Amino acid sequence: KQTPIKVAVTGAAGQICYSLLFRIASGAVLGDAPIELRLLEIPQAMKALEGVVMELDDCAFPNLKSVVIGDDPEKVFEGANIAMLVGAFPRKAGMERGDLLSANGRIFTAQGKALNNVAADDIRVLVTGNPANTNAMIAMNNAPDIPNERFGALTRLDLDRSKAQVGKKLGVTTRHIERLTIWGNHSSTMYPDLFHATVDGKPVLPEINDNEWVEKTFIPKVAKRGAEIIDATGLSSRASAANATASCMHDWELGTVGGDWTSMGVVSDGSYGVPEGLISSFPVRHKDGNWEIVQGLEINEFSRARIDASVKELEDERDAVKELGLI
Ligand code: NAX
Repeated sequence: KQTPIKVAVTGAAGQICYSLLFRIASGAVLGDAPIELRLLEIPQAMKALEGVVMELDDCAFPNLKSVVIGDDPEKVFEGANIAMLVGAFPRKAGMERGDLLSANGRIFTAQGKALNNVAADDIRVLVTGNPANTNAMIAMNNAPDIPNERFGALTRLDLDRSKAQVGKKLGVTTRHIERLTIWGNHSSTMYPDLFHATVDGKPVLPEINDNEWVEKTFIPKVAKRGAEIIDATGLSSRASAANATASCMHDWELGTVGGDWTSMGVVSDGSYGVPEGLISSFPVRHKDGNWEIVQGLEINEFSRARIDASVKELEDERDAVKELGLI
């Protein structure tokens, strides 16, 4: 009998998790392996979470061994092999950026400490809750015994949005498109880089052959996609954010395929001029549960300016949370 993989998820009664938990339980993240879900919420959401657990039960997922719920991270994270930190404090009307950073700072310092104390030795932590990069940096800095490389921030949704737009433009499914990169912060400053991307192995830009579309339509469309969805539905991205979280964790655990790469916010080692210690999105390849930044890509002036602007925003966020004493 295999021991189940313990997957901790926060914000479990929220909108993203209403898709994500069912994807995890059905095998989209870890394939054919027994799973124990360990779900964290705040006390006010516990009843709603019980309802979600009933529905998980009613799916009779063959690999779902058990579900544990609670509002204490020190208990819920016990023995976790994987943690997906989705729950965060939402920005409310009239809130300043500092208020948002400090509200989330409290959550991610506590969760970082709890992971440090009780998670399994092989823990991997993926942060979806916004501001994802800086929340991941806060958790990482509050978990001194967990290697920094075990923390990631979700930029896969930006990557998938980019792939979808390029696919539509070329009239191909996304299966044909590889080596797209998201750089920087998961915010409207993230930079979707097509210079190294390929379609059926050929450089994608000559195939698109429309620089104006890339600069004036593609980049702003991806940057504002979250807002476009809020406009249409009244809610921020749910199923697509869940899909991106599941796909990102899947690739981290099971590896990227062939010559392709993906993107994730990871701790910088100074690669591509990104200051060390920031959690910034890079092109990464995964193997054996680890990641490696793809090296040696040529960065032209167009890309440089955009990467620098997004990284500057990450530095400002880092300085703000430092001032608040969160790292
Ligand atoms: P919801 O507000 O529907 O759900 C969040 C849940 O988190 C709530 O049920 C809340 O009770 C819970 N929560 C709050 N504090 C908690 C704590 N300390 N411990 C455990 N649970 C806690 O938001 P949802 O639409 O699910 O979005 C979740 C987060 O994802 C938000 O921060 C959102 O901004 C972020 N997103 C990130 C994306 C990305 O690509 N990185 C894209 C989608 C999304 O905007």
